[in-house]
Amino acid sequence: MLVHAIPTNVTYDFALDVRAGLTQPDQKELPSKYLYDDVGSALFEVISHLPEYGLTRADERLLRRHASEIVDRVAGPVSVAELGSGSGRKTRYLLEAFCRRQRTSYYPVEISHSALVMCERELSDIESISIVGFEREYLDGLLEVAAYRKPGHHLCVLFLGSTIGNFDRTAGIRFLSDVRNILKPGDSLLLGTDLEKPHSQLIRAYDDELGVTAAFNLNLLARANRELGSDFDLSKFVHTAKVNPEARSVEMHLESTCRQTVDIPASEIKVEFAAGETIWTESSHKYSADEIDGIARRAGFRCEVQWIDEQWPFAENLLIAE
Ligand code: AVI
Repeated sequence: MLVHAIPTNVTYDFALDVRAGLTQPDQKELPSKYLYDDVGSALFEVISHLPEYGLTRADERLLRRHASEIVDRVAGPVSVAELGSGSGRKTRYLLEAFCRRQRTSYYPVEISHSALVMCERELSDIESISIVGFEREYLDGLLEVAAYRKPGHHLCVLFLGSTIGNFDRTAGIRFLSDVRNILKPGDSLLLGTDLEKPHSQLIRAYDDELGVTAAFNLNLLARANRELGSDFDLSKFVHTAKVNPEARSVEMHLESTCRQTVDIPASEIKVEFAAGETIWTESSHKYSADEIDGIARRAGFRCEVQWIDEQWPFAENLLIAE
């Protein structure tokens, strides 16, 4: 696989974002994208196997079951770009179906180099595939993929796993509009969205019994200690998950169990925490199946078809650029 990488100063950005997020006057927060260093990505992979967290398995089931039908609905010839490919495991079913139809170029876009390497290891045995990875933020990578577009080819963008849910609703629509602006009419976007479910089920999914999600969340502080030289004492923070009914989301927080001060040298700050004060680290928005077409239309797409899992409410939505 060819990988296009640009040197990014991730540690510098992390230090700035930590400074901005932990000096907010009200709710302290940290961007969820920093959950995914190598340790965090490995922990997320474990989360996807937990009995309480059915999201990834639902996504994979739908792709396995409906791969041929999805591919039949996408105008060809086509090149496939995936935003946040991860290991690429669940994309295999779709790519095999695309490659049965025609030779297919697959462009995974990922900020994690190790994920891109895993992805190529997972998928390079598919017959008639060529893989070119982009180690980039989503929109930067997609812009480059679009520049590679062969004459007469459509682009099919995959944004799976309900990653859209980690944006707030307004930012999610803005992101889809940005994707749409890079595409041409008739191009497609396969969007995975986790659907609303009972609050008790959501809390179990984001605060599992084994404590893997807790470790995934706490790793953010461990990462700050490793990369920014901070002195977070992990035994003085606990993971919490709570449902936000207005936002229709589940939030993950890290709660300080006592009054304490944390020194973060690379961000040039010392941060005071009151007992019970939290750092908001992630929101996972949930959708109703009926609202997806409205969201799609506001972003310049229409929702052509929707496939819904029977075991875990989750929808795969095929959006077509208008
Ligand atoms: C990647 N993303 C869609 C996951 C989610 O469900 O929001 C991340 C996650 N956070 C806790 N568990 C899983």
